Formats: sequence, structure tokens, C-alpha cells
Amino acid sequence: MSEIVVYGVPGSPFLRAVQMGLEEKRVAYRLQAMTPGEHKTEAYLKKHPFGRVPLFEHGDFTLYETQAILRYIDGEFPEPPLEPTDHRAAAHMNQIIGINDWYFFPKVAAVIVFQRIVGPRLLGTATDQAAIDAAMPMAHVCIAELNRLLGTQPFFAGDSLSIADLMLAPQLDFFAETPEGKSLLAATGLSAWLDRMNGRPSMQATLRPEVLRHAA
Ligand SMILES: N[C@@H](CCC(=O)N[C@@H](CS)C(=O)NCC(=O)O)C(=O)O
Repeated sequence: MSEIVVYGVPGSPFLRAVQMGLEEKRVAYRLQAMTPGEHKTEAYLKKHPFGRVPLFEHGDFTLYETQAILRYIDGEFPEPPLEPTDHRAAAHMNQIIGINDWYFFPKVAAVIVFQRIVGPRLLGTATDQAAIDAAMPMAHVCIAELNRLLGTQPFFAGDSLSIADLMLAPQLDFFAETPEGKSLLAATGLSAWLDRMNGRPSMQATLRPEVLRHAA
């Protein structure tokens, strides 16, 4: 089988989602760990012109964009399936992926997790409280809506794990390390879901580096 290589900065939630997909499928891969900033080098930009992580290679096939990578992995390695066959369940999975990509990551996690953890602990920058305050209204909307969409289901697309859970768990696990995330999640059913996700071997095999496990 062609080698699978995943490039990314360890601790990145999008990278972790891809790693989790491979772990759930029990597919061997090599992690090409990058240092912060390496994703903006000329060599890397040739492969990923948007300068983000992760980047995925399967032999001579190269792909970026996390949900595309996870859908590819699901197609290549069908067991266990990560996409529901029921079209309404699949629509819910896609809805969660959209919420993560358009609202939760860029408007909430990229601000609050960055200001509380990544900036201070990895880059030595000070926390900007005004930026956190400005992100809080969207944080409330995202958490309330994700909680409503999960409802009483074990997973976001129903009874089985899907790409939606794989994309959201690393994000919410990181967010839960911040005081804002902790208090927003506490009042919701998302906490129990996150505990269940954290119990999975795929989460345990892909823990964030120690430096990114606690708020500064
Ligand atoms: N839409 C991209 C988003 C990936 C992304 O934003 N990754 C973050 C790390 S979690 C990143 O590369 N940040 C670096 C930067 O913004 O310079 C995907 O799905 O892969």
C-alpha cells in the first residue's frame, strides 16, 4: 500500500481530526510534524497555497481541506464507515462540518483558544481580553446550537460516529481548556459527548502536546 503522510503542527485540531479518522480506521500513517511557522514556507506553500494544516499525501495523491481528506479516507478504507447512508443524517453531519468551518473555528476557537492558550503558551504573546469579549456572542450561539443539534443522540449524525464528531471533538476539547469554554460547555449535553469522545482510543492516541493542554 502507498504510504500515507500527514503534515501538521501537533496540537492543531484540524490535524487531529485527520489523525483520528486514520486511527478509527486502523490505517497506518506517518505524521510529518511541523514547527509553528513552517506552514508559511515557500516549500510548504507549493503544496498548500493557503498555508494551513493539515496536508495529506497518499502515495502521489495530495489533498488539503480536512473534510475532503476525511471523506477520501472513508472512501479508501470503508470500515468502519464514517458517513451515514441515511440522507437526513448525512445532511446533519454536513451541517455540523459547516458550523465548525464557518462559525466555530474561525470566529470562536481561533480567537479564544488562541488568546488563552496558543498565543501565550506557544508564541509568548499576551492575552487580548477585548478580542475574547468580542468573540463571546458567537461562542454562545455556536455552543447553544451544537447542543440543540446533538440533542439526545450519542453522536452528531445519530447512532454512529461520523466525520462531524471527528472534526468537532478536537475543537471542543481544546476550547474546553479555556475558562470561557469550560463554563459554556458545563451547562450542556456536549460535555457528556466530549467525555465519550475522549474515551475513544483515537482521541487518546492523538493527545495535544503538554504545552497546549492547559490555559496560561
Ligand atoms: N479549512 C482548513 C482549515 C485548516 C486550518 O485553519 N488549520 C489551522 C490550524 S488548526 C492553521 O493552519 N492555522 C495556521 C494559520 O492560520 O496560519 C481545513 O479544513 O483544513
